[in-house]
Amino acid sequence: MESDGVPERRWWKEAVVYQIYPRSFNDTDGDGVGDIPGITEKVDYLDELGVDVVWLCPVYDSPNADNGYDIRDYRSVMDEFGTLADWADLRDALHERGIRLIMDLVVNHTSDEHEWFRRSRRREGAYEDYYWWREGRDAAAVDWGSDRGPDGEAPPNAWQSFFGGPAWSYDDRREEWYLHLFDRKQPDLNWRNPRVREAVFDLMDWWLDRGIDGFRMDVINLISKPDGLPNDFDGPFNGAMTGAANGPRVHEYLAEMNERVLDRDLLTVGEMVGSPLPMEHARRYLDPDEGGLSMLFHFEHMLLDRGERVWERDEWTLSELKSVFNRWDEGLSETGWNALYLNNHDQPRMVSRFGDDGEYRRESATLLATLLHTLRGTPYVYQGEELGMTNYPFDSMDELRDVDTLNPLRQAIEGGEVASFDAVRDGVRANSRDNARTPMQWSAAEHADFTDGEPWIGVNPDYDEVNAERERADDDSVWRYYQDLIALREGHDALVYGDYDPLFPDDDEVWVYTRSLGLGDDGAGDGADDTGVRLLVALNVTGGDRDVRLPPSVASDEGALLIGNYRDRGTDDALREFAAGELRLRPWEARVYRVAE
Ligand code: TEU
Repeated sequence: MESDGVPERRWWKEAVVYQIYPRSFNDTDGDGVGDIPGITEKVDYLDELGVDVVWLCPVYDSPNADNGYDIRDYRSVMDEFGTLADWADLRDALHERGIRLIMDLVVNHTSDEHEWFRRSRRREGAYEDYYWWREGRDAAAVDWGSDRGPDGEAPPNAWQSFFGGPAWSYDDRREEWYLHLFDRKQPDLNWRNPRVREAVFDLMDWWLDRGIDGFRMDVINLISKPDGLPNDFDGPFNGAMTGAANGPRVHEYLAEMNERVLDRDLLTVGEMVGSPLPMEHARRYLDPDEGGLSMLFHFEHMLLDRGERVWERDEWTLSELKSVFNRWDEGLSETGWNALYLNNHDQPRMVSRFGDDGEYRRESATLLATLLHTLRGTPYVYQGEELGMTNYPFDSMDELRDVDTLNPLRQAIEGGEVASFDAVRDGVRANSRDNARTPMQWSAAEHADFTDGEPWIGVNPDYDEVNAERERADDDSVWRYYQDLIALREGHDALVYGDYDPLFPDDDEVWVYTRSLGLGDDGAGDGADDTGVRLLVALNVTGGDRDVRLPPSVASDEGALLIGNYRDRGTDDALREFAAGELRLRPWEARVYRVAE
């Protein structure tokens, strides 16, 4: 504990991060694609919302096989998005308002149009070994195959790409196969090559020298592949995920990056795919003496309701969801820090997935927000979440844009596994990444005021009701609630640093917990500075009424209601119920009380 009673104070623990997917945020030149000047135009909007950091998804030069996650040149900006000078204007506009900027770092793979890959295909000196090149296998001798190479040749191993089909493609020029865990236009970099690592550290330095405040690191736990790329692994994609995740040298590479590049005061968040992510790996990624990242994104809660294929769904229960968060809170309580999210550019909209995007859209969106901003960790707000934006009612394949939906779907239809789009429509609607990528809804004007042109992907038809203009004009909106919640977290160390103690862990309807700071085990102030604070968070995660009987240690007749998402009631009832230890929660009601001071 440091002298002010707070353990290891850091700016990035106190921050709220706002994620921007530039393609879908705001278009200023009428080409139907969002751009960097469009973001700069909305910097005051972000400032008013109160966020502290912007995470900018890739804006680098890219042929857009995967919307910028396939980078052709790390040191320039995609034409559609603007110029490096536009980017510098955005950085300055954010910094002037005290908002930090972190950039997406995509270095597990590049585009196949990157100069490194072009040279590697030609076996040019230093670049020869920049990627995973291998000779094929005799198709007659193995039990996997591919139509992407010469007749009679099978890929080097049986791994499947996360975006469908084999994880290998054949290059006619080099006459070898290259590994791509994602699309065939996203060849994996060979991190065993020290030159590759140096090249990556150089480009990180290049951006840091331009004044950025950190990185979000794309699939960073995939960079070390197992020796010999064997078919030894179980799990989806014929073992590709298990084989490549948390590989043999990953901690060594990240320690090297930490020492070489990250020795400054940055926010770094690693995206760690695969499930489950073993806690001992997570701690090593975050340990200041190893990877030294600030925090990480795991996928455990994102996979609860997912089947293996993009259109397959599974049932989830609240107690399962709670147990994921409880386990991660505990697992990182000594070493590390949690990143809190329920949606991003790869996931469906959280209100549609975990809430109720019909009758209780406002209530459930604000309840989920309350959860994210009162758990221990750094909350991430994905663009449009603060408006309560919902999933898109996709009706045909023509409306989809995403490789991660289209590739596997087309292959399954061609292979006869799936009869037609209609046969899997509900699953695609529920799961597709495109749900997150429909344009930001600014107003009820045409195309939700995202563009004057034709948007690159359809605007959600609910934009006349769900939009920023309307939300900001309404005192009781999702947007206003986010504003209050962000301000509340800023004012309460206990919300950032307090211990998290769940009550009723097995209850499938309510999520109730306390956050305590500066209290001893006996619940009394620690005596050092008399700042003991306990907060109680009560969430009714159902569409019906629910009573909650609080344990006597928590109820208090000296409580205060810090925030709640049913404002019409006023605080009197809520305080009376709190004093009596019996909360009567309405559908999707969320309340945060202060218990002791
Ligand atoms: O995502 C990693 C990842 O596994 C996702 O591709 C996938 O979308 C998710 O499991 C749901 O299916 C990162 C990026 O966030 C994503 O946008 C990129 O497509 C991917 O890496 C490749 O760079």
